[in-house]
Amino acid sequence: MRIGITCYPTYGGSGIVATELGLELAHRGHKVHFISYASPIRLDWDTPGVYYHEVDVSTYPLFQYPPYSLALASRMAEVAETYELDLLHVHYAIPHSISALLAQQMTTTRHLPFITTLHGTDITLVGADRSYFPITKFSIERSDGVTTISDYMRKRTIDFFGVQNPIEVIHNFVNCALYKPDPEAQRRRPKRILHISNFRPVKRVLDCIYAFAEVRKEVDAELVMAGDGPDRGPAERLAHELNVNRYVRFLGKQDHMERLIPGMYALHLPSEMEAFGLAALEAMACGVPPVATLTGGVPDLITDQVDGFMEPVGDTKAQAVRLASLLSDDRLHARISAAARESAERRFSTDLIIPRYERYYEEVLQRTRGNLQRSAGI
Ligand code: GMT
Repeated sequence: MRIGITCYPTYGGSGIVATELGLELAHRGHKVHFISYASPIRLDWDTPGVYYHEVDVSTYPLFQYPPYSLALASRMAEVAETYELDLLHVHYAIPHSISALLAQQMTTTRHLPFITTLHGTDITLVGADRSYFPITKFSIERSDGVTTISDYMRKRTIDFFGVQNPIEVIHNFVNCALYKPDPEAQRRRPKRILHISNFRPVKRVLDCIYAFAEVRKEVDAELVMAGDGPDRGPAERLAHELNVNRYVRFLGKQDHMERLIPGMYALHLPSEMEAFGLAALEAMACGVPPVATLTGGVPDLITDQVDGFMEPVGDTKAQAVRLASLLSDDRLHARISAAARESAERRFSTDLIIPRYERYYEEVLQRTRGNLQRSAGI
């Protein structure tokens, strides 16, 4: 199959899922064309069958806001015609889905179905904004196929937008051959707690610092903060105020999470909202138990007290208790760590999830071809 994939290429879960999906599809023999304004961060150029097409957004004195969505639509249509794409798969509804709809209309030589995958904040934050609500709803309704990453997201999208079209739940996935435990690295002392995010308010990164200050009262530990974003400065200041700054390391953006995560002892994900929690899944695959918040689609991933922990949003004391117990009780840690790895392999491995996308592509292609033939009276 020849597939065009569009995503946000910078740091963020949706771009990571889109990129790794494309790479996995290429490994399975598909031709995958990434179309975006920059090369997705995890894209591996050595993968045969992977191509990248940059969207050039020209500026013009009249354009106070250069129209990326239109430039993207033009590029999508051009790539679709040149490389005879079978479909477009866009990640994050706004604006990618609308650009795909335009590209579909511009493509006269072939029918070009497009699938939209809803990842989280495209629905919960952007889609909830008055300026974007109608166009987000429209983009979902006009997609030839819609997938999302958790049961919660499916329900929330249907309830909030009142859309009628079926939404397929295909969970986030992890390559368990790449993301795997490293018992040697995990023996490092003091034990380390990891947080990974883009440091936006929805991630509640300050809660990592509050909880860590509590943990330090019980156990010798370090906190590793990977990523960057608007709340990094406030988090650094809070670490100073709480007098734990000597034990907190801010790494900034990191490319190779599969190298970083296995040396950690626990993951802290205190988000306000999490459509699924890809960072927690990657940690689980490495045998690093997650302490997350009971929110959004996290219960699709974590079974509380079995392969991780979920505590209420904002309850940094309860989160700290879980983190401290993981760091101080070796038997508890070993049990949760093994169960986390087992869940990642059994429920969310690439071998399981990628074929679901392939089947879904086939289904959408067949359905849209059937619709076309029916409307042409064939
Ligand atoms: O908020 C982020 O971390 C980025 C965001 C995105 O859309 O790029 O991530 C979302 O997509 C991930 C991959 O599907 C999910 O695992 C995250 O839970 C989700 N983030 C939120 O819902 C806040």
